[in-house]
Amino acid sequence: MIDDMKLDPNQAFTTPRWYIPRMVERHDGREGDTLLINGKENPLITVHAGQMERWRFINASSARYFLLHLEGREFKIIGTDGGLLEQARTVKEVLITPGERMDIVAGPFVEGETFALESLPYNRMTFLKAKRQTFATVKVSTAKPSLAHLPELLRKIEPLAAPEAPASRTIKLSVGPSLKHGMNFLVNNDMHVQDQPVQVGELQIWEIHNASLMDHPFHLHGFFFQVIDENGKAPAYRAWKDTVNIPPRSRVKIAWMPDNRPGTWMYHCHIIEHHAAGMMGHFEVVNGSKADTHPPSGHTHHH
Ligand SMILES: [Cu+2]
Repeated sequence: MIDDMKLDPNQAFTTPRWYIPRMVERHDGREGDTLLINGKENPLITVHAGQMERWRFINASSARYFLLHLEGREFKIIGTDGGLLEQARTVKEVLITPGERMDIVAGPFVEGETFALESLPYNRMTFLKAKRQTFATVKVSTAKPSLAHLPELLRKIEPLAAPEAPASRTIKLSVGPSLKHGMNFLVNNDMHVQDQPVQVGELQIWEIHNASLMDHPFHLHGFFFQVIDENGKAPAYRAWKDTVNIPPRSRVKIAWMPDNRPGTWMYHCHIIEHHAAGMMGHFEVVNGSKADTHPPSGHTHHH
């Protein structure tokens, strides 16, 4: 679990007192210098050589974009917020934004090596620029035979909609002026909006447009979606997600199916300060006469 804390010299939580630093924190989101993995600063993680390990990452920080890097070693992405991908993807880095979860297969590593579990700088257009930072140190001890087996096909994900499916709803994320705070964070030009209801069993195609000059991790609370289009292109692979990063000036189309859990739900930017500053929407899931549908199987959930 990735997190950070902003502490004063007495190790107490602190928030900025003056207007400009407060405005910077409202804009960038809170990022502290105390970096944590499972509540510990730079823990030593010992693994056996010769083994594959499954590591699940949860970015629980307010605003920190975590660009996972194992000092250049390859690893495989096998799952996202909503469970397994169809196939493992070999990479050397992967972005995990606030609210996102990522399952990877790490290793096998070589006996005796030590490396940093680190975050590379990712420019999300903040005032304060990201740095390359170490979160943990991984030490590889004696070899053990691997017990893990990684199948070619992890599971099948049926597409919910074609990339060209017309949007049933448009959501615009933007930033507007505020006399008191310098800026507000907006959905469809308003703060904390009440959006239109959705019907149980009725396919939703939402187009989310980031009209601001910084990234926002868009989170749909309690339901999983598929990204079907990013700036006019189909994404590289299918996945069940509930949080997707939307870079400045870009458009993402998501498809999701409201299953039979009526009530008030919400979506929001998962940078908590943006959420608090207005970038969220409420909506009702209403149960009409339509047949019940079921959520994707094998998913994980946070909160
Ligand atoms: Cu945001």
